Amino acid sequence: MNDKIRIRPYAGPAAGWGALKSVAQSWLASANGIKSLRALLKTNQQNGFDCPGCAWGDSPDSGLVKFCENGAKAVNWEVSARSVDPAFFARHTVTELAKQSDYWLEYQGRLTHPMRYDAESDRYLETSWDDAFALVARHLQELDSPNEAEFYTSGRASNEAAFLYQLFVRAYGTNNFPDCSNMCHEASGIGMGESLGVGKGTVVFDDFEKADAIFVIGQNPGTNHPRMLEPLREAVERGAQVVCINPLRERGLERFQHPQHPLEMLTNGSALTNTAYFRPALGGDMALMRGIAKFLLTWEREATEQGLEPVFDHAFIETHTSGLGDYLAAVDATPWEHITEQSGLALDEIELAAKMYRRSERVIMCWAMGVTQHRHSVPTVQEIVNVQLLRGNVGKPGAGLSPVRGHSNVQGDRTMGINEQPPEWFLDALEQRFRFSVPRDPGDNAVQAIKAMEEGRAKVFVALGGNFAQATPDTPRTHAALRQCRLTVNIATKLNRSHLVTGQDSLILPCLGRTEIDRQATGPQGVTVEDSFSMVHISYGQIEPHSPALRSEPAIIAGMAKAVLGNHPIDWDHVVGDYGRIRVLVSDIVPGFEDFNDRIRHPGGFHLGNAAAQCLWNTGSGKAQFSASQLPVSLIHDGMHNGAGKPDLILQTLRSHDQYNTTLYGLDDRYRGVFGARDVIFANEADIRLLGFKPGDRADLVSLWEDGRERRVSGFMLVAYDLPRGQAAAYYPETNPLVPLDSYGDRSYTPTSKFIAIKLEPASPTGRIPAQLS
Ligand SMILES: Nc1nc2c(c(=O)[nH]1)N[C@H]1C(S)=C(S)[C@@H](COP(=O)(O)OP(=O)(O)OC[C@H]3O[C@@H](n4cnc5c(=O)[nH]c(N)nc54)[C@H](O)[C@@H]3O)O[C@H]1N2
Ligand SMILES: Nc1nc2c(c(=O)[nH]1)N[C@H]1C(S)=C(S)[C@@H](COP(=O)(O)OP(=O)(O)OC[C@H]3O[C@@H](n4cnc5c(=O)[nH]c(N)nc54)[C@H](O)[C@@H]3O)O[C@H]1N2
Ligand SMILES: [Mo]
Repeated sequence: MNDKIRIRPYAGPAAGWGALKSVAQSWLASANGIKSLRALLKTNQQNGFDCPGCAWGDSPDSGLVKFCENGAKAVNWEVSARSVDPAFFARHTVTELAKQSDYWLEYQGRLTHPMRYDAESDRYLETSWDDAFALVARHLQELDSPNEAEFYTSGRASNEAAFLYQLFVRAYGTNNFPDCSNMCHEASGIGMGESLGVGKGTVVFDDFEKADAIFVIGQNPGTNHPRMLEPLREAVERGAQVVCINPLRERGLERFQHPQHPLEMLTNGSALTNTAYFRPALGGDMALMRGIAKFLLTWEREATEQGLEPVFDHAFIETHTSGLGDYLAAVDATPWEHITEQSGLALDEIELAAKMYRRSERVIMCWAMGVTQHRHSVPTVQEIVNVQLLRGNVGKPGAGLSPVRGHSNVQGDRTMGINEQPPEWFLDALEQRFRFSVPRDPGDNAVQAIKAMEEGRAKVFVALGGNFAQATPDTPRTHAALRQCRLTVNIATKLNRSHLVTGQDSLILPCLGRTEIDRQATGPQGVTVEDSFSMVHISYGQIEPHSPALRSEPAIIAGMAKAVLGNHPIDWDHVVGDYGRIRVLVSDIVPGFEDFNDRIRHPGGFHLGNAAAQCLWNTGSGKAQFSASQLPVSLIHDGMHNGAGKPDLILQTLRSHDQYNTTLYGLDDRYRGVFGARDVIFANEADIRLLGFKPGDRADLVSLWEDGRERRVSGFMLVAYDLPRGQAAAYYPETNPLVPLDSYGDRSYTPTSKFIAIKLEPASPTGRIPAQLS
């Protein structure tokens, strides 16, 4: 048992002294504090580098220092003084390394040399870049079909790297591009794409300054997008409403103080950001939005009867939308009982939410993983769109839809063609420009890629960043699938578990991070990224590379491509010599990137444009589309009973304050008051006792799924928490073994990481989860 765990409710506001103290402590403890500080001062500044943390954008005109506590942690993590070099690998077999925790693995420092797995000694041995590329080429050329290879991308890859990668992979012959966005905002892209003709947010930073109301749905910005707290706070100060919809009372949403307001820090005061905080059932957001629509419809009818000002924006609806009649019929057909039962909210709470929405002329709705990681996430996103369309809250200043992205360039990677189902026009453009016959069959997403490897249909797995083995569902099963491969390749900055779950052959290819100077034939290079507001800007590394053997991501991709394809369809070395040449190719293919090289010279970059924000609807009907979906009959479906009766609790998996996805910076979750451990599960105290436990007890968590496989994590400590009855929360990735591979969003294929049916059992004697989980 872990004696070091401490549970202590957090008293201070979010993002103030506590935040800076935490950064200072972690830096003082690290050997590279000063180097990090130098790097940090260049974060998100002109000629500096884009923060490798989240995808929140900044106002291009603001003079503020644009970093936050968690951005600082991300920078410090990359600027490690320690090395995972050939000597390190000589000291440890892969089997030994696999016994270490995820935290330990990344803490060992930066990868320095290309390494190849040697099965005989069970060690990674140093190899040359040329030999590594030749090995990749041999394996890819030996496959019966290019569709037997999977090419994963994590969302930190730059536009330049992503564009080259997709060009290489399509010229090789497949659309198999599983990527982190399959597990992230896929539902936002599909839902908004169908309804509005664009799969991206319709707002820019300035809209937040003009909004009368900002809804924050299923998102924890205090931890995951801390720079978003500033516009939220300003909104409250000028009298706008901030409406939070989240079953957990997240500290950062309740109140906070900003480090750049010294007076407030001295008085320890804090502004109340939330004017209302609704706490729905997990997966209850679609029902809540339907309830809001139903109130609006009731009031609209009353207004018509009484000759009062209408509630709907009829001019907007008539000019710009299609499908209202069917949608209102669906709203009428949805009983109130269904709405209250599924949303987990009382009728008067839903009415209050609807009133707050109605009294605002300009509303922005933001959301993140609380909305997208459910089975019915696509219709939930579309219901948010429906509500916004009713009052014309799309395509006017201060209003719109804002799916707040995760990884700093996940949105840009999609724009560059990292997409297993690319649009026809994109493929046509590639074909015309590069003169090869592009693959037209849809490729595999993350879930499909795991199945293909499991069934032996995919034999080579290449990852441009990320930690596929830990970020994906059904951990032991996914690990087994990866181990079936003939070759696994990881392009990475730090050691993680994916490198230890090897195929028969395995390569670790170490790359430069975003903080580092990237020197190529024509001198230092910048790379570009696109933020959540479709702003594209350039990023220049600032510090010396950690090791002279490191290569940039574009150079590594070019090396693989050349070994596989020769100088086809482009001269790979030539374009890598000057990334401006890659950007010229992007200009040729991707609309919005005309004069790419000139436009990135503008301080703050340029906006890609968003058709929906200009009321241009690239949908089938040429209008913004209301979607008339029905609420799911029940969120718990038959597959979750498993012959074991009803679930004890519904579990959501989320991020602590001390992690970046699978990267753990530490074991604390300051705002939730947990220190020194991550194997905890939060639940309502009444539920804990009803289930025969008491707070502080340890339990095994077993998930329920129809395939009858055992899915278990052991020895989690029960923490009593202010959380609605029937719900639980625990950290990702430790709980990924509980997420069934087949439990994913309809049409989005996103694993349902926010809705897992579980039972609690007394802790099994072994007590702990094995570090390697497989
Ligand atoms: N520091 C830091 N920053 C990050 C990341 C990180 O790990 N660390 N990750 C990055 C990435 S890739 C992403 S995608 C984003 C993730 O950003 P978030 O989406 O904020 O991340 P989660 O921790 O998954 O938090 C989900 C929130 O949704 C709530 N929630 C869960 N289920 C429901 C539901 O059914 N309904 C509602 N209304 N709420 C629900 C949870 O209580 C929690 O507050 O952050 C990005 N930024
Ligand atoms: N249960 C559960 N599962 C989830 C989620 C959840 O909420 N719950 N969230 C999902 C979401 S939203 C996402 S986005 C995915 C994230 O999935 P991934 O993107 O695959 O995972 P990360 O943990 O972000 O990847 C971290 C690794 O990236 C490498 N890395 C860091 N910087 C760089 C770089 O500059 N270049 C390269 N090449 N490598 C680098 C490092 O080696 C590091 O170990 O996880 C998903 N999985
Ligand atoms: Mo994400």
